[in-house]
Amino acid sequence: MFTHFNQIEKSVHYPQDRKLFIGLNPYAFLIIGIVFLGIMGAAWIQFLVYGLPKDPSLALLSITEVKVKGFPLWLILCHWVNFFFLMILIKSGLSILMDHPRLYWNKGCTPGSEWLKFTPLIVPKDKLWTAKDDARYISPIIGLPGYRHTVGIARGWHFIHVLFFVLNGIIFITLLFAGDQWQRITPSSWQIIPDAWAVFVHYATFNLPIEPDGFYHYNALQQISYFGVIFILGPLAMLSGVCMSPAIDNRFYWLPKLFGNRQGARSAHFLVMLAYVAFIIVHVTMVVITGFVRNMNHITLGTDNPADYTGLYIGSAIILFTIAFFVYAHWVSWKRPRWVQRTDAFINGNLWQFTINKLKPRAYLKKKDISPFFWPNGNLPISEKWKKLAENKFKDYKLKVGGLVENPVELSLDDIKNLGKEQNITMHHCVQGWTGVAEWGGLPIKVLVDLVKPHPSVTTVVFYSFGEGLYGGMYYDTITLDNCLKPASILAWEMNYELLSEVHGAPLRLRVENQLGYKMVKWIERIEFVETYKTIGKGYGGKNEDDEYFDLIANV
Ligand SMILES: Nc1nc2c(c(=O)[nH]1)N[C@H]1C(S)=C(S)[C@@H](COP(=O)(O)O)O[C@H]1N2
Ligand SMILES: [Mo]
Repeated sequence: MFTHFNQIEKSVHYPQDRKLFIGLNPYAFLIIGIVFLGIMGAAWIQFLVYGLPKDPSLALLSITEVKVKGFPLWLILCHWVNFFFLMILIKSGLSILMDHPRLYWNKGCTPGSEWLKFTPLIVPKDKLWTAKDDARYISPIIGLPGYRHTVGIARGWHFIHVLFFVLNGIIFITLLFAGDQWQRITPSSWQIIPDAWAVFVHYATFNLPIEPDGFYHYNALQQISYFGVIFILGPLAMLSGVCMSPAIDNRFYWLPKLFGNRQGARSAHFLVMLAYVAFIIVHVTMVVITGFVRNMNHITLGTDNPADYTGLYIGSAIILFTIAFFVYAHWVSWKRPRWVQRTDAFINGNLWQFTINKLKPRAYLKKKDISPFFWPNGNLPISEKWKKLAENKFKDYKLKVGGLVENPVELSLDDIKNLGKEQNITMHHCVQGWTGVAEWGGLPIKVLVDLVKPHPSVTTVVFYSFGEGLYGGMYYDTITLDNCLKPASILAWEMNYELLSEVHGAPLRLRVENQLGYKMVKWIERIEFVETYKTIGKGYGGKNEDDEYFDLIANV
């Protein structure tokens, strides 16, 4: 549509292999199958042996004095606003998911251990296969922005709108309890459970239960579903969402344990999304088959009229508006990606900078937590200089540290090792969604800062790599001086008690533990202290921020 890729962009975003593949682990398949067949089987056995249970909605019809009826305007608005934002979150979430198309319950993300994957590929053992190679294509009709490896922009859409989604939810729940509307969706006795089951047996055996007319009453299953979506799915979505943040993980390490671990939270976040999608499908189907015209008046006008088509027109207009928004969002994603990146930085960058970033990250992982596998990322340097140094085991390597400093230095690996060493066991969070735990040993950057004495005007430290970015050109990233001084910010030469391997960044790489993986430059060539990142590269703070629209502030 609006996209014109050059050759190299095409190979990244629109690869030849675009097949959709869904691979469910046999155990997961078995568990899901047993649960599904168990529930359906129970409903059918009850139906065949005892006949249809008495429809609990029958009792509702005999109530003549209905206390809470109809839908006020605020409720109608919240409902549609919620629909709009939920669509954005689901679509952008799917794009994020496809950048690392595997879901696990273990925090090391060992290939083969996933319970669900969206790639037919088996990670090759005999050649370098990076997490970026592993990303999959998703149609822009389903994802936002779709295509392959668009995680930067997808995160932008996701994080900008999640705040509005949550805000709308808070307004909705506040107004729900401020008035009497809460009574419609809050079950008042445990009787709701057998009643909801009785309604379910009707549906499961293809018998439509009595329609009590949602304007006045919901049937038991409907009430329990609405209650669950609002009070269980909503909080679960938020909780599993924040548990994926390295900033949260590093400060409130017990939180992701609610889901087992960080990857459990990612899997749970996905399952919550599936539950939302399942709910939407069933909900829309029911709206259509239980009196479409009348129902549409309920949820757009707040009237109970079975013959007036106005509600249907308004509902269709809202849906068309949403579709039009996605066409616009597609245009923005490819023609004005900086808008998304800047808006996200403005909203979330500031939000996190002034809240959670004030707290210190903590190391809490133990030797036994170290992952057996650690996904590699990025292209090995192709520069002759690095290759020569590598041949000689980096004996001739000199790290140049300069810029706005009183005392610029050139240090060999031995010089650096003599300056000091700190070891940390930490979890690495790649922006793509995978994680891995490793031990890192190296020089605290603070020692280096004290040695070179930056000018008071310095705010930012630039780390230049021997390697190149995805689209070519030198890889670099910037870290705020403030983050460089945090504990566990080190220049590492050691990984898991061994000298850093070439793949993982020899001779030196960065570890800054409250940041996402792409900030941790590998194969460091030199370091520069500057006043602002705006004058470096394209001015967005790093190679990935310049070329792939990754978050300007990666404290999330
Ligand atoms: N020079 C350079 N450093 C880099 C990258 C890169 O492409 N080039 N990729 C980054 C990303 S996206 C991640 S997740 C980590 C991966 O580190 P690992 O290969 O040790 O897992 O390195 C980061 N450092
Ligand atoms: Mo990454």
